[in-house]
Amino acid sequence: MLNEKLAERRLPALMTLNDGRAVTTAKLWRERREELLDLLRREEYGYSPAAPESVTGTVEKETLVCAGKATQYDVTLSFDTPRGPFSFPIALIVPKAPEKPPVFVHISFFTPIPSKYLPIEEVVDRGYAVAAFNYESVTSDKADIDGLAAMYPIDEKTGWGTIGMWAFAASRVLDYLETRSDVDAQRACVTGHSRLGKTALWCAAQDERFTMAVSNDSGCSGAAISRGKVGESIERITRVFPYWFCGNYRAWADREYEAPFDQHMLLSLIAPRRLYVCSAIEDTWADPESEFLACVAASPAWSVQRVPGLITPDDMPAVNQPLMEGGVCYHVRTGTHFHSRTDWN
Ligand code: GTR
Repeated sequence: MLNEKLAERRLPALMTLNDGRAVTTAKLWRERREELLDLLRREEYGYSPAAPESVTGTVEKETLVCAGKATQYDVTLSFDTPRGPFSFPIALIVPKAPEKPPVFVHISFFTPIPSKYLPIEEVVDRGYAVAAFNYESVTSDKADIDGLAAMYPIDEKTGWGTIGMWAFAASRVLDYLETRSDVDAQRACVTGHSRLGKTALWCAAQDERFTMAVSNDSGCSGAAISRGKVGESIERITRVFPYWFCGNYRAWADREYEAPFDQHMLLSLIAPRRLYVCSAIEDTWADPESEFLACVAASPAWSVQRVPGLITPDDMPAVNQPLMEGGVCYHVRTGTHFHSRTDWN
C-alpha cells in the first residue's frame, strides 16, 4: 500500500548516483550524499559560507530557573565574518542533574526564551539542556539584507536564503556548546517548528555533528514531499517567502515533477543519525501524509548504512500512534499547527 502511494508521487531516485551506479554500500552513500547536498544547495536553500574559525561566548547573566532545578545562562555569541564581527544572543538552560546532559538547540520564534513553544520545565525534568535563540536576532524574517545576511556577499541565484542563515546560526550555537563542559555536545539535537522546522532539517543535513534532528510541522520545503503535496506548494512558498531560499528555487514553481530533487533527499542527508518528523492532523497546509511519505522514501539511506529507517506498518499510522523504533521516527498528533508539549514529549 505504501509502495503504491509512493509510486504515485514519481520521486526522483534517491539511491542512484548521477552516473547511474546503484548506491548499495555505506561508502557509495557518502558519494551520493555529496551529490544531494550540492543539488539542494544549488536549487533550493543556497550555498552557505564556510564556518568561522571560532565562536566565543560571553555569559551576560546567570539565573536559577524552573524552581531552582536548572540554571539559565544568557550568552552573547560572537564570530568573525568577511565584513567584521557578528554577535547574537542565546539562552542556555542546563538542568542540575544529570551531569553533562544531552542538549537541544532550539531555533525559536520568540524572545524571551523559553516560550509557549518550549515547555522548559518538562524538558529540564526529563534531563535535557536547551540552547535557544530567537531566529530574528540572526537575520530578520523579511527580504531585507540585515543581520547575518549583511555580513557575507550573496549570489543572487545560488546564495543562501534566510533558512540557510538560521541553520548556520544553529551550527554556531553547537560550536559554542562544544566549548562548555556542562553539556554533552556529542548528543545534540537541533529542533524547530514550521519554517524553523525546515531550518532544523537543513541544519542537520549539512552539519553532521548533530546526532539528531526533530522537525515540527515543517511542511512545504521541509519534511513534506513536494510532488502531489496538498496545501502549500513551491509556487506559493517562493512567491510569499522567496528570501527563505536561493534565487534558483523559484524556477521549480509549478514544475515539481520536473525537479531533479524532492524533500525525501533532504531527510536522507540526516542518515544514519536519528530523525524525528512530527505532524499535526489538522495542519493540512503542511500536509501530514506528504511528511510521512518522505520518511518512508528517505529510509533506504538509513538501511544502506545498516540502521533501520522508519519502522512502520504498511500504511500511515493513526493519530497519536508514534513510530519510534527506527532511525527515522514519525508521529501525527491531534490538533493544529503548533509546537506542543505532545511533540516535545
Ligand atoms: C506559513 C508558511 C509555512 C510555515 C509557516 C510557519 O505562512 O506558509 O511554510 O513555515 O508559515 O513558519 O509558521
